[in-house]
Amino acid sequence: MSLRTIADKVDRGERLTREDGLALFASHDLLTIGRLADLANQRKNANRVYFAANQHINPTNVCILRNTCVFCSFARMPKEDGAYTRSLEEVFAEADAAKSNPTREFHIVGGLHPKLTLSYYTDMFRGLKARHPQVMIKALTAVEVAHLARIEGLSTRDVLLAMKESGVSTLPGGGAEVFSPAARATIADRKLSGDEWLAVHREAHQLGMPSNCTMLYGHVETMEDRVDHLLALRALQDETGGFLTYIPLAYHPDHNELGETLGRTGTATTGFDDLKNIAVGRLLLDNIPHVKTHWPMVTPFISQIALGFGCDDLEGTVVFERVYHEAGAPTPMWLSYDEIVTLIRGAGQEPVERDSLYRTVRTFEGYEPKVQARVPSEGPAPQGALFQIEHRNTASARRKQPVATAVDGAE
Ligand code: V47
Repeated sequence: MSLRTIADKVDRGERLTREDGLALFASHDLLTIGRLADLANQRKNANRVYFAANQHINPTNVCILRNTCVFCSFARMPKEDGAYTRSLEEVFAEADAAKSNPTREFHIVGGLHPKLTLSYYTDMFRGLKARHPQVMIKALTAVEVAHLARIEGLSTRDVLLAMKESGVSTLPGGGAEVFSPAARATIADRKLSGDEWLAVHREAHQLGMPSNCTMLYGHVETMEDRVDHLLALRALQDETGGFLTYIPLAYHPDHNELGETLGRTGTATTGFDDLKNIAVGRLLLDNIPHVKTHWPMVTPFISQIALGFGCDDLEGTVVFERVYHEAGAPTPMWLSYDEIVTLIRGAGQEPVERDSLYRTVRTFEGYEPKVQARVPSEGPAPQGALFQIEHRNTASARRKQPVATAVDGAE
């Protein structure tokens, strides 16, 4: 099928089919695909590019799926070297970086810990809300929600309700991987199935908790798997309207069993595929308002280009990135607020700081960023940066955790 037929449909605002999705993934005409996705995005978001001043928090890396989710470099068995579980006081101390920064969102995900109960998380959410009332909480993947339901003997709906009551506004999109049963059996056997992942998000949407959705690409999935995954997300969105943003996640092959088995260590996805996944996601997911680029995975360079390929949302300041750096991502741990503004402006777009629900927090007319964008490599924090980070979590010392200190010395 030629892209001409698809281009005509996009011009008319017509929904694309499975065959169209397969033709887009099969095509090497990246510029045409990008132009079409840019058109689709412009219609929804004009020149606005959103970002959240966010902080990722990973309370534990202990995960009972450690040996079966073979793509993951973050998880550890409880007694394994590098395993950690934070006390609530430690989580609160880490979150206190938000006292001296413009943080508006905590993004909280971890592993499936065999012993941490629902109350550990609900106490954490309440404690964070009490300490940082201006910060919204996006927490726990559908996989973590289902795990908590299982160990507590509750329904997933009850767990979601408890999360909502203790201060969680939205759910992150992790754990979706790729829904194809065959690919899932290879990379994440024993994880929640695709249908179960969708069911938890359906319940969250019904309870008034919007969520994000993701797809992990660049491992063993076929092009059919990618398209079917996107169509499953689109079908749920038709039903509930609860997805806020779609985030394609680029598989990183270092320090995990899958990367070794595939002989892929040191070779992450290509920039070509990264941009194509953004653009095809924008084109197929005609009912999801936003598409986000996750710069820790694909580099700030590719993320900036993605803003012309159908993407209107840039991952935020992050502060501590662990999941991808454990898997060999060579990107920085964090970007400062001003670096993000500079990246977006550099792509000719209009930065908009948002909250977790995509409500505008701030626009930037006449704003002068204090730091220039820097190259995406680890190194000392640039002068004027919002955080000083000790980059201990490098590939050479990857089992250690990073330590960040707010500039004013807050603990
Ligand atoms: O589900 C794990 C992925 C996800 C690897 O909702 C890996 O705003 C690449 O979902 N290589 C968790 N990816 C992170 C996630 C996310 C990220 C940013 C924003 C949002 C959001 C959600 O990370 C996992 C898995 O798909 N992942 N290991 C790896 N080696």
